[in-house]
Amino acid sequence: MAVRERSVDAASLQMLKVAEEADIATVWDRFESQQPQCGFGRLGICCRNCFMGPCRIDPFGEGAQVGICGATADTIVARNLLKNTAVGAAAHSDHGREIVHALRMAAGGKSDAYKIRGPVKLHKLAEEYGIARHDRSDDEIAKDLAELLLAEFGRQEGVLLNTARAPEQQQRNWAALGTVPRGVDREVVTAMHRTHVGVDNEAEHLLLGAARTALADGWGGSMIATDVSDMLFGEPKPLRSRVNLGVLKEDEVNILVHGHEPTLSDVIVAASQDPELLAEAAAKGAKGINLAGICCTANEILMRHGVPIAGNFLQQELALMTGAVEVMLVDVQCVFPAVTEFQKCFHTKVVSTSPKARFPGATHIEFHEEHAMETAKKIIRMAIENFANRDPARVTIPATQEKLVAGFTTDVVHEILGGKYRPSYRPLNDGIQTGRLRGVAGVVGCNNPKFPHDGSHLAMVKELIRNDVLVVQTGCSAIACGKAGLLTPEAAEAHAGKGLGEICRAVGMPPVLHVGSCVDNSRILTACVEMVNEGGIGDSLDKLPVAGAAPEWMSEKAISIGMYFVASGIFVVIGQALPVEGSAAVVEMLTQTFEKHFGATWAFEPDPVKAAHRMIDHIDRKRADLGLPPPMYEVPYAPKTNGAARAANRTVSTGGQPAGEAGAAVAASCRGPRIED
Ligand code: SF4
Ligand code: MSK
Repeated sequence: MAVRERSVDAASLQMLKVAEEADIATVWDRFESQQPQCGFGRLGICCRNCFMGPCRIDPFGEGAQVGICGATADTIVARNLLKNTAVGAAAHSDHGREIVHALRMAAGGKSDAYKIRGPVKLHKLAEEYGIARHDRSDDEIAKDLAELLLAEFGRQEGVLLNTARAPEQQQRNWAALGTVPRGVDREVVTAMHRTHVGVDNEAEHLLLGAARTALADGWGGSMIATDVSDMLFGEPKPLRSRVNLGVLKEDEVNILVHGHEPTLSDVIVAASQDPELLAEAAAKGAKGINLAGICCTANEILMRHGVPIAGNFLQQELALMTGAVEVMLVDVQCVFPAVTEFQKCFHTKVVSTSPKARFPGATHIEFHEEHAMETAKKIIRMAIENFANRDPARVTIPATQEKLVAGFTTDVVHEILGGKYRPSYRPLNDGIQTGRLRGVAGVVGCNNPKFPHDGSHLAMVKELIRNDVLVVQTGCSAIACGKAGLLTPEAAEAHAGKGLGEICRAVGMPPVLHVGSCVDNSRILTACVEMVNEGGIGDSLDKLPVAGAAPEWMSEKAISIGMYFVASGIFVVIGQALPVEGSAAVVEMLTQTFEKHFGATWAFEPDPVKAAHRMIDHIDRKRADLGLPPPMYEVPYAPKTNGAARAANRTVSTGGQPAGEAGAAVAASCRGPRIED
């Protein structure tokens, strides 16, 4: 793929040019060096579940059609998908557990950095779970709540408490299919057991197991992570910030936080404003300490503190190639091991912090909640010290950055639509009922070098809002749309259809709402529940005129997210197919039979505009089923394709420095982490 086709983002293209000229390999080069990728893996028909194998099924029907143990393609494919789902659910849920652990420490006065900053949420949850509040301090209530939520992970019997938040129809579906999640850990462990050689071999049963495991994530681990983060770090409110590599500063100490868990990064935000540390930075000749984020840690501190975002998943290496990052602090999930290689070319120090995640070549400063502030200051000091090592000749900071508005939660939507004194989803439901708003779509997920970076997110989201579909976003998809200016109220004028535009103008909101990080997809579930509870657009989630998508997904977490949305009754379209196409039976179950089970299916569609049309068609079918009028302002579908979107977005800003000059400066002394052919 030519360098200019790797991304639709101007700042990324500028840095890719620098990489090309300096002969530095990036994720795109490594992607190319892996071609052709293994077809058995893509189809899901290889198995390494025991050591009689590995086995593989011949997709052409000529060679082996069963593994050594007799497992068919259907079994192998479904079993692999269950395993992927369990890993994704485990990642979100372990994150959730860490946050609850921090809550317990805060409530017990055992941490120097945390306190309850979302008391309203604390009391709301305490009431929901029946925790006594009368004559008790917030800390006492929080302690009980933390114990109760920790027990949700290890619950051996009964039902995950949060499933009671789901509409009755969803609860009935889950009960009828044996997919009601119990404890989060129990579901993950059981899923892993079921995939062991010679345990669960029936494809449909395995897929229902995947649904159950994913539901334990969506209504359990992820939902708990979101709730407790709001309680501990504060409930997000709409705020303005900036996004893209241009948020890095030439004259300040730049610290990038990357990964997912907000426990350390939230404290880094506070520490970066410490007058003593600012004075130390000034003494080293820096005008300040500039914090910015990559991936979902970025989303967490954007939502609550307005900290700018430097980029999404595929920009993690590009950010380091600016030569202006003193420290990249990483915790867990979505961090390339390759980031440490950039230390050979640039002065950046990569600091790993999680007891669970080490990176060869990184400096490990282990983070524990008891000493959160001390650790944060130590890392910032390391960055300040490293500022002197920055080589100005190697600095290329693209001038590109965009304004955005973030911080939309289920509760915030109540307020912005219904007003502070009459918070309600009524105006949203009214908008849908009248047809001014066609429906709502969640567009979420990662980047993937199989697609031009950000291209599918932008093409899909623009097509949805042009057709009066309100879009809610999380993760790297939200960052992509932020960079394209879609997360501003002004975007409604430029891109929204007439009906959505009228609503955005009336309340001053963007047509695309940023609701947070990967675990915050649970906010989309709870927002859908609010829509059901408000009434008038369906009494269960599967009846709502809504749809979900992950056009550039790449992680196992995305599989778990998609699975819990489908199992909750919400149609999900993804860009590349799940690794299941080696079994026609499994494809049929996921894309057709699940409709009967859950009222929703998966769909696979690589063209983002066609995928948007499938979502809109689905929304229109749901509207018709509910007897709602046709959309008030129907427009013909745009004939654009991914390629068109790519071309439309390809404008390169070289910022303050020509890309070639910086590339040459780097190349002069560094051959970097190059893949050898
Ligand atoms: Fe082969 Fe069966 Fe072992 Fe898988 S579980 S590696 S199909 S023998
Ligand atoms: S970070 S899981 S690349 S959204 Fe949450 Fe982005 Fe996907 Fe990671």
